[in-house]
Amino acid sequence: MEIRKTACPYDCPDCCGVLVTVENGRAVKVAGDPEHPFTRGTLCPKMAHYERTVHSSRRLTTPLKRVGGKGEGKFVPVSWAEAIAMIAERWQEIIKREGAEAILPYSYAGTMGTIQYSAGHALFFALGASSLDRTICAPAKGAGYRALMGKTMPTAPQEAQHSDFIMLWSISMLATDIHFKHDVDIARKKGARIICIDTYATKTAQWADEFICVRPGTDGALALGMLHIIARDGLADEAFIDRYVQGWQELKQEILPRYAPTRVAEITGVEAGKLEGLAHAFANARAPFIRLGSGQSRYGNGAMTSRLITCLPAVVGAYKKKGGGLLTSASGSHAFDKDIIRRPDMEKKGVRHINMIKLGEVLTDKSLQPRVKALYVYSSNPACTAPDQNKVLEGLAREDLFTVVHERFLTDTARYADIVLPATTSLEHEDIYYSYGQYVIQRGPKLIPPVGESKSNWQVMQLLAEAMGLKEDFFRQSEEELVERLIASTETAWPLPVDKERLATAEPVALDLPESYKLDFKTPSGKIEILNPKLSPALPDFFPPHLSEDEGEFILINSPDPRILDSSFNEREELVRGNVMTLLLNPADASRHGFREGDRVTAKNRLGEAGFTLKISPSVQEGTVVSEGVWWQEYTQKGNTNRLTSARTTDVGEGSTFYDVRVDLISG
Ligand SMILES: Nc1nc2c(c(=O)[nH]1)N[C@H]1C(S)=C(S)[C@@H](COP(=O)(O)OP(=O)(O)OC[C@H]3O[C@@H](n4cnc5c(=O)[nH]c(N)nc54)[C@H](O)[C@@H]3O)O[C@H]1N2
Ligand SMILES: Nc1nc2c(c(=O)[nH]1)N[C@H]1C(S)=C(S)[C@@H](COP(=O)(O)OP(=O)(O)OC[C@H]3O[C@@H](n4cnc5c(=O)[nH]c(N)nc54)[C@H](O)[C@@H]3O)O[C@H]1N2
Ligand code: SF4
Ligand SMILES: [Mo]
Repeated sequence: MEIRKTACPYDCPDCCGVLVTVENGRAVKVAGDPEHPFTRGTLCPKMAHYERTVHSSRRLTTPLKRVGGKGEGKFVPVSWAEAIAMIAERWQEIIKREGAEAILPYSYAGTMGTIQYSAGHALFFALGASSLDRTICAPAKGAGYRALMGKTMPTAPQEAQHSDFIMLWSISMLATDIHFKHDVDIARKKGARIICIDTYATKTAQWADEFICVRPGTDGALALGMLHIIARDGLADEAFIDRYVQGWQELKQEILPRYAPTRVAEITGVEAGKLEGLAHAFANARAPFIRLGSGQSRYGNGAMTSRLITCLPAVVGAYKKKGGGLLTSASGSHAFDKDIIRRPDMEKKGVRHINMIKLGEVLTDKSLQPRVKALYVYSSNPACTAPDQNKVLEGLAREDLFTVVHERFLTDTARYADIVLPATTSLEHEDIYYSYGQYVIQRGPKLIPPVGESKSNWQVMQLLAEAMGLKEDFFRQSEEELVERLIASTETAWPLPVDKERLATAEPVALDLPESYKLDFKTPSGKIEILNPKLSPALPDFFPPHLSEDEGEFILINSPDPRILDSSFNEREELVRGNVMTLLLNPADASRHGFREGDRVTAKNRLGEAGFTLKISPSVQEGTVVSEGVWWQEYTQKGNTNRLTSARTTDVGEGSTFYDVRVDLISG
């Protein structure tokens, strides 16, 4: 028996340090690593029994070939050699007849590991396949931040320990970023006030000192209202602005006059008095800290909303104060030269790009030239997690589409595959991890042999490269060699020395941050650019989300469930037991419709319908309904919330707009 270290591989900002007890080639127990500087010895309930995922009886253990109809889930085992030969043969045929762009890879962050996440990029670039734009998460939030801050490093989470006023803005912290609570708790013990801004009273909102309930998609107006009050009452830090900020005068003159508290109250639903209090408390705080989540960015105006919120710390000089700042997504990924594995130089010039959010449309559009004839899915479950699910399923059901799915489980997507390939879990392959919520990096070595015949993403790409006749030496590197190269790359990729020896041992390594990183504004002007002359509009302003133009009585928020992570962990029956498709509805809306607790309802809109069990709760505002979690088909009555979500994209960044959706409710 031995205890080994690794990092949690999932798409979660925490990237926890994990201790794995290995006995006879099996993981028998996992625990949090007390020496991890950010996650400090705890895991979430999902990962507390990761060994149950790793050794689940539902794991895929051999390659499979489809024998039933698409979606039916009937397969027979085949050998790896047969599976790879069948794939290569079909791909060659398609390339000859339709051209390589008829092949589309589709992947996301089933694992966040630097190697396995990007393992397929080079292969598909070399083939000349269509390139996938991986925009399903929150590129709009990044675009909004960059509009003002360029490449400036977002504030480290531990900084919040020294804040006296922490805003948890559209982040479901107790579900999606639980280890940040540790830092918030430290500040709270010293007297800090914790504000949560959300569209319903999440557990995080109930835990905070104050909850500001905002109408979905209107946070940009809320930020403008706060800025209006700060300007009106002379609360801005003019000395800081003179030195570090560009465009405050223009914003004050041209935009802010239109955002008086009464108008903002009409747009956002936040009473004028409450808004005044919030703006004053923020501006008068010694060191305000904003942790900005992604919920507010999943609307048609998402990039602009993030841009407006990013103005707030700038005008009160939060960055010059110990404990002040803004954390959107941490820059930990810059610790490595990711191009070692991503190889953007191998992408063929002018090759077609396809936005992953549009998968349904792309697979069903008969006029697309060339049509997608082969789909290769890994580290993602689009039949469950992509928007406009009815279209996605219609596309996946096409008899003339050759689909390969590399997976750990027989997911909703794998059920539609022609060939299924079994994938390793993070304990069965090599990788190295960074986090988008904090600044610790960690190696994740292979700790146990592969379960069944499963192979890692990188190993499968090597086999496919070989079968497709790709001769580049690049594909011959082992995972260990890639890890070594990535460790060596910290030398030039990160601005300060990184302890490479410690990193090689799989101990968590905290990245040092440059002393004055909070005031080192990496923008063309060297200042925070409230006015950004390169953008149109050059000054930020509020505009409404898509849903303002849609029909439907209720706005549907479909946010994370603490029991699962996107559709990962659905395999764990002990976690998902019980009613999963629950819909929260305000009591006033319920009584107007005559709905009762426990009623079965169908939510409908132009894209589809989904069935829910009602939970009547004052935690949601009138005119909105809330359903948490992205559930596998087998746990739902008529499919999950993505039967209702739209593939429209955000204003900037081509991002997803999952919460920008209206529905009507009918009984039954
Ligand atoms: N347990 C668990 N953890 C997860 C995930 C999961 O599914 N389950 N998913 C992972 C992934 S991929 C990601 S990207 C992160 C996302 O984690 P977060 O950054 O927390 O973002 P969201 O989950 O989109 O939404 C956060 C909150 O925004 C609220 N919200 C929605 N619309 C608005 C709005 O207009 N204004 C405001 N102020 N709030 C709004 C939602 O109600 C929700 O409570 O979490 C990761 N961690
Ligand atoms: N309705 C609604 N839909 C949403 C969201 C929402 O809030 N509401 N959130 C969206 C967001 S933010 C995101 S990021 C997306 C994420 O959506 P997806 O990218 O589909 O993520 P998961 O559902 O976690 O699926 C990841 C799959 O990868 C597999 N996997 C894990 N490790 C490996 C590996 O090493 N190799 C291979 N080949 N497979 C592996 C897992 O078994 C799992 O089935 O979902 C989006 N969908
Ligand atoms: S899913 Fe997130 S909170 Fe849970 S162990 Fe992994 S990194 Fe930590
Ligand atoms: Mo995400």
